[in-house]
Amino acid sequence: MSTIHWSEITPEHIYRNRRALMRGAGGLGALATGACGGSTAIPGPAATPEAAPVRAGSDTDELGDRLTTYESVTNYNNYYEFSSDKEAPARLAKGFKTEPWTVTVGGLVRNPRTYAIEDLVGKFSPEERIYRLRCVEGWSMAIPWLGFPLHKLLKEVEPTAQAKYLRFESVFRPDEMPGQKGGFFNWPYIEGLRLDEAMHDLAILVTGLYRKILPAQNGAPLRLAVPWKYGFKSTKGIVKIDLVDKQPTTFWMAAAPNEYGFYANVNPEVPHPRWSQATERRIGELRRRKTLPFNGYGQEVAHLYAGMDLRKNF
Ligand SMILES: Nc1nc2c(c(=O)[nH]1)N[C@H]1C(S)=C(S)[C@@H](COP(=O)(O)O)O[C@H]1N2
Ligand SMILES: [Mo]
Repeated sequence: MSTIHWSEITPEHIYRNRRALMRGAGGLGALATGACGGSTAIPGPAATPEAAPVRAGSDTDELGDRLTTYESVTNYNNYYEFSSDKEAPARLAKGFKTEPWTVTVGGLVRNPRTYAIEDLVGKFSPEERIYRLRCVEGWSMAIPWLGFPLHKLLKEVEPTAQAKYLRFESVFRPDEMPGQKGGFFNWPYIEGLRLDEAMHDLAILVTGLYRKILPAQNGAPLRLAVPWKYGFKSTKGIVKIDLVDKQPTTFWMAAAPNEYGFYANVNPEVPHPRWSQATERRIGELRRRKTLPFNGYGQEVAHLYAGMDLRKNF
């Protein structure tokens, strides 16, 4: 009877949640005021009716920079499962089936679960978050995502005391993803976060952008956005999340351990072995701009790395 697809009800969710958004739910209000709820060990949405107005619906990020156009966000992509050519995923991902889709959350948790994507979206209503995305290659964007904080999902599955890291696994479908046919890389794409990083309110699971359903080339139906880290940490096409006790070996660490570390925090002072990270090109702009420590989210996240040598833990 009721066959309304979840992607069609998403805009209404947004509409319904707009009042909550405007009151400063989650990280948006925090971002706009620079006082993020994530400065506590177990962050939660610090929503209060008195919170400062937020930038939902704004066409700039909290630093005042224009959003990258929808056109660029959806036509200039890194998605090696399809191709290493950034203009190819938009074309090659056309018709990629993102439903049915399940996400299995397991490992060191009390309540392991497999979610249908529509259940995830129904359960954790999407919020708009405007984040910068800084690729390790030296380009960046400002993107209005729709998603929900990863800590909401973690709260439901209840990591055990042994859980120290998360391991994210992307979809493996070599018949549909031509990049997975080559022998060079170790598929599937794997990424990871430390548990306290994953609990930070800025770390979100993304289901949309520009208030639309997430396009396949951007990682539909579910991808991460971890805005203080290089873009490769933001796993696309997530099918599995495991809580583990050891630091996972990621896709890029396996491919080039001297070039890509586990932490991958945006850091203008630590060059990539083959290029500087001091500046970046914002897509749509001509001049390069300075790269900010932690991609401009240092106030919110620097405490996570207190006492760590960020050159060693690159
Ligand atoms: N599964 C998967 N996730 C991935 C990648 C990839 O190749 N495969 N590329 C990463 C890199 S390097 C970047 S910069 C971002 C790009 O996200 P965007 O295309 O939505 O801007 O996705 C990240 N997530
Ligand atoms: Mo990237």
